[in-house]
Amino acid sequence: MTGLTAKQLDHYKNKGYISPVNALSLSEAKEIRNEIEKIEKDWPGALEGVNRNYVHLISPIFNKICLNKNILDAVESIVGDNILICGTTLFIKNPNEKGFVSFHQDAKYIGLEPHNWVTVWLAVTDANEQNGCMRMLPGSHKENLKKHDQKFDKNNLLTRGQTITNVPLDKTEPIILKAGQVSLHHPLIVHGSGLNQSNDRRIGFVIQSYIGSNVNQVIGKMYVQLARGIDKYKYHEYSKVPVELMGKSEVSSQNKANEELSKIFYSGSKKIGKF
Ligand SMILES: O=C(O)CCC(=O)C(=O)O
Repeated sequence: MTGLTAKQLDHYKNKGYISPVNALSLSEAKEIRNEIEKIEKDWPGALEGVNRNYVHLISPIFNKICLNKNILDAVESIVGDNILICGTTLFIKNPNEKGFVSFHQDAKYIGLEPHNWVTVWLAVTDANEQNGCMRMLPGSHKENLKKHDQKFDKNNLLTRGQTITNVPLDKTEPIILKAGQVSLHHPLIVHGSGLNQSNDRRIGFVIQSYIGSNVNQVIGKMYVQLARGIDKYKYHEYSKVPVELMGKSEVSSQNKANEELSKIFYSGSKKIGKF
């Protein structure tokens, strides 16, 4: 495995993220965009609401990305040899819509302990300041979990609209990526993103997250897939690897996984959001 360089790892350890890392070619990124737009056209609604989650269970093309060697090499540098895929989410911001992501920490409601895991954000389209790329508050992963207000704003792309207030925007760093590149971020780093003010879609395919096999789910049940190494802990259920785009059994696996994920995300919440 090639993995992250010592300098990149140092950056990750100090700042809580690393970006950009080259992962896919431009044509592989385009293949993903085509897959998304085919699903949107042939199965309207199939990527909306909770269905934006676990898309690697309904499409062999999405599944293949999660097993990409360049991505897994980088992930292995952070979580070690034994890697599970425990979820994926599409974060799509269309032009003329008001989608944003409030500042938050991924570890807040996800129940994955210990924090031997990392989120990989793959740019399906270019991501930049104009189209609402992510912004990270460097070093914030060294602090504990912070208070999040639940805002349930209709344009917020997060489940509960969970929001850390008073984040100094001028201290955040933009994650600028070319299509096919990825960034990797720590479970505790404070991050968010603003509006897409461009004329094209901003699409992120997010592997949320890659976990070490020693990571347990302390709130509910989770469906995983082995990406590398061995799983001697066997904490989780295993999902079926998709063989057919939007096949009956593929959609059923996605539904089952999403049902459990919603229980985790909304545990203790009086209100349920749209994702
Ligand atoms: O896509 C975005 O703008 C935010 C995604 C995010 O918060 C995440 O991947 O953890």
